[in-house]
Amino acid sequence: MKKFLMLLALTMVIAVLAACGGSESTDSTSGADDADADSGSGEAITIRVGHTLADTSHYQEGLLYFKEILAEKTNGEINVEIYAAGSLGGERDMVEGLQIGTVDLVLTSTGPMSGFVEDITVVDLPFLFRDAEHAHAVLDGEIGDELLAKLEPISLKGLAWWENGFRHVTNNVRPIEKPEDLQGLKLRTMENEIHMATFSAFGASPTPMAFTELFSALQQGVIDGNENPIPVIYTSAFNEVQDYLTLTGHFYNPSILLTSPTFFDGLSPEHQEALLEAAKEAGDYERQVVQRMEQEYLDELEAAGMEISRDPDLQPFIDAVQPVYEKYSEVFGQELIDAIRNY
Ligand code: EAX
Repeated sequence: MKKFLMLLALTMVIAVLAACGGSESTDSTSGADDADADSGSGEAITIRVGHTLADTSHYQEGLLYFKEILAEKTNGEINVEIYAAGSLGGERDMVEGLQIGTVDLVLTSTGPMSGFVEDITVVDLPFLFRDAEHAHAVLDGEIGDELLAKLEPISLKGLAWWENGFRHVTNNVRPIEKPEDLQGLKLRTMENEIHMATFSAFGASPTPMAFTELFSALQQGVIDGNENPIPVIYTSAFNEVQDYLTLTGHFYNPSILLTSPTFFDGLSPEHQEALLEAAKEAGDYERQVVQRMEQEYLDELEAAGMEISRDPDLQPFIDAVQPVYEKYSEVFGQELIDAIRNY
């Protein structure tokens, strides 16, 4: 009953925001007719996509490219409005919005997906992927397709794998060189069981929190630290509220451009094909943006005053998370974990 009331309240908030323009789109909307998205008859339609990151982030750059190529592929019939910085809510809120039809598309990391379908969060295991190329090969292959297919029974449809990037630890207490340095730190994680178990294994005190609450929690000292990819740390200005950064790369964090089967099925076959093509092409582009930002922003963060441990010995961190693998091999199966690791 409580969940229903929460969903009802969420529906009303998002509907009011979207209807009265309470949340501004963060792109130069081409002004296409705001017809109903299920027209399917070649009329101009507007698709609203939400994300939680800054309008200078890799998510925003990827979505601007998505907007551009989708308009090209549909001769201007589909216009995309981008709602950045959590203006449509946190990632979990927006995914719930997809399920009840108040949001059209969401670009979210897999972090909050553990609350919707646990199976897809195998990708969130610590130190699972060797590097981005390994992750892309797995996600763009049959394993990635099988993981996305697990979304359909819960009224979600993954259009393509995008990327948030490898996640690193920041904090305000001390430089982190070994797991023991995390002992007792109140560290924000996404609302993800595996992420929380990992930081408990490191000896930290994991605090799950929506991204939309994170900057103020760091600023007020409610939590000591956070873990996020370099493009997020930079474009969300976490260097203003965090002194230390250690390049642990403890999680590879994929993102998914999500919609709902109801929304997708309401489109014409031509628009469905264009949407899937644009999602894949823009996802590949967005991965390149992440790579560029990772290279460009690390020195900027150091110049902005962050003390960066660039090359920590990762073996103690990898050893510390073995209990996480013992637990989750029971959940996902050792066969799938080995298939990903050996891909
Ligand atoms: O998906 O919550 C997080 O830390 C994520 O990096 C962010 O929402 C982008």
